[in-house]
Amino acid sequence: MIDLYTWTTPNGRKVSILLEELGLPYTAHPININEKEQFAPEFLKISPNNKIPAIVDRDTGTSLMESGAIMLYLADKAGQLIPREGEARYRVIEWLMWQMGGVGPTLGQAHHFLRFNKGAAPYAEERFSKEAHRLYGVLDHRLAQREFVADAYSIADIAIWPWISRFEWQNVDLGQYANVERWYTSIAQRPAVQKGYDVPKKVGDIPLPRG
Ligand SMILES: N[C@@H](CCC(=O)N[C@@H](CS)C(=O)NCC(=O)O)C(=O)O
Repeated sequence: MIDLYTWTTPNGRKVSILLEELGLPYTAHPININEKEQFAPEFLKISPNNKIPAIVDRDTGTSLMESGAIMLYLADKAGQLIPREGEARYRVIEWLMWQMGGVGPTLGQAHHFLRFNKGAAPYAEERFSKEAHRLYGVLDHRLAQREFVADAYSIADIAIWPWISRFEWQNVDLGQYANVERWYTSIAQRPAVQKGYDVPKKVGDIPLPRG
């Protein structure tokens, strides 16, 4: 049994979608980051960086913060959604790290400046919008010749997908990136993705591009 500490954000949904895909039993504990619950001393014991998501594996007593580390741990525990060894394993890790180091931080800043503080910092809006489009271009190119970012559907796709689900917040027209659009809409139809998207509570339907 896994305890998942989470909120309705891309980093939180990465882990709830993965848990649904793996079929691992879990209990979701909402940490309302708008109410500053991420700073509660009890939560800091398992998430010293005071951010969601975090997990505790009741089978082993292991606690983890950082969604990338959590995803590797859970996929290895279940023996699914990442190859055990060889180049194929590192290809998944490569694209997982691309999400962790590029997509997450950049699109997070795009949300901050373009959606929540529009007009406050035009230079930052331009910088993060440009970098967001560059990353969408990289993803589109990667998906031009393949169905998923690595060889098969993996934790790398699951890590990237919830960030793309906020394409409207980033002022991105998915129609500009046909391969991303195809990949995004097909993953959106997976039952585990639809279930994991609504954890710890439903706040709306999965955004879909206007066809
Ligand atoms: N690198 C971390 C980032 C986690 C993160 O930024 N979480 C956000 C929600 S998506 C959060 O908890 N924000 C609360 C805060 O910054 O106080 C991860 O991938 O787990």
